[in-house]
Amino acid sequence: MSTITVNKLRAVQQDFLPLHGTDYVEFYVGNAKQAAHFYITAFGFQPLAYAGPETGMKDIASYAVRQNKLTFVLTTPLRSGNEMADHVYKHGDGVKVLALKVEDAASALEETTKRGAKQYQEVTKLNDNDGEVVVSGIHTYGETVHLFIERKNYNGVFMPGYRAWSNPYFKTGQTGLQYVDHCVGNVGWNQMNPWVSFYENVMGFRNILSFDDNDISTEYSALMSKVMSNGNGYVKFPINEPAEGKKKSQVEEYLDYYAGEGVQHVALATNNIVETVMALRSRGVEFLRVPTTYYDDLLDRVGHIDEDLEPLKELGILVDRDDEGYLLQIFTKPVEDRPTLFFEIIQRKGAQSFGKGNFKALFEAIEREQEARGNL
Ligand code: TYF
Ligand code: FE
Repeated sequence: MSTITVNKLRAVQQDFLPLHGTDYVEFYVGNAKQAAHFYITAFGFQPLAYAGPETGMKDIASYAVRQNKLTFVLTTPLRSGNEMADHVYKHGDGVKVLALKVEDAASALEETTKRGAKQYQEVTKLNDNDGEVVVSGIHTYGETVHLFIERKNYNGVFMPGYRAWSNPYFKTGQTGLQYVDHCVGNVGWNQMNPWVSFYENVMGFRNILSFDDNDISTEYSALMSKVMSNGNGYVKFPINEPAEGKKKSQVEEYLDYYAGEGVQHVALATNNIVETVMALRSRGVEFLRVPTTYYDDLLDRVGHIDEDLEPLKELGILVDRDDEGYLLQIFTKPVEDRPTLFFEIIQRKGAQSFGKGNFKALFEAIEREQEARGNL
């Protein structure tokens, strides 16, 4: 059968796991009160909801913060000797849950588990005076999980079990962050293809892009990456694995310090990257920098762009072009003491790719940080 026919067949097949995007990203952290404060002060999120002993959740404290379509949840265990405490002890602060919006949480669990997913949470109906949210969940790489979130007519601020939370004496402006563009997983040696198959077979995703170590080996740090996308493109999960290079791969450094596979970066979309990065920088967010020589031949490489070059250069924003348009992107330093999770800020102007033209300069900047940590 020709490829065209196969693609046509795929197009008419119905999506067994329709996703409406990312519902929230939940981090397990050592101190949720302070972590929430960081995302509010540094990243411009607004306080949204709180759950804890006062709301009937005896063992945790959990803060939801929101900015436009982005919801982050910072959760900490109140006692030792449980799964959440062990998670924080082992991994440090990191992403536990990539929660996905579904129409039917029961069907999402059934369709994925019958294709081989390991159940994390049975179908659970959460109720309060504001309505009902149905949740189910499966395991993915490392100790990371996907929750399927079905919001029927829920009118509460976040989820049953949470109550509205804000601080009338402390207000910070937003920074223009809009939604989750993609979430990248770092997996172990030779584990990329098995996880690609997982997203294909279990979740019905497609591999839309691949980078091998020729694309992205700099002098030292090497990795391979495949980008997985759900049918409507709202959910994109690149998967990285380390590759053999001259010295230690950045993915290997992550695996060492995270003590296993996990989320490497979450890319946050903005409609105005210059304003967003200026705001983030002035609030204390630290970004990786490429040498200013990067900008010498930038326009030769990417052609005309609508932006002034000077602010991009001053802020260290990277540009790349594909056949659909261009994109602007920049990467924070890790947001914990361990060299694990970081964020990408991305503005797409047509381009649906991931910045392959920037990999060399970016990975050399990452290597300089690795070197300074003694991990290259
Ligand atoms: O998500 C991506 O594929 C790009 C490129 O350590 C990238 O953001 C890949 C690996 C990495 C940093 C950026
Ligand atoms: Fe990315």
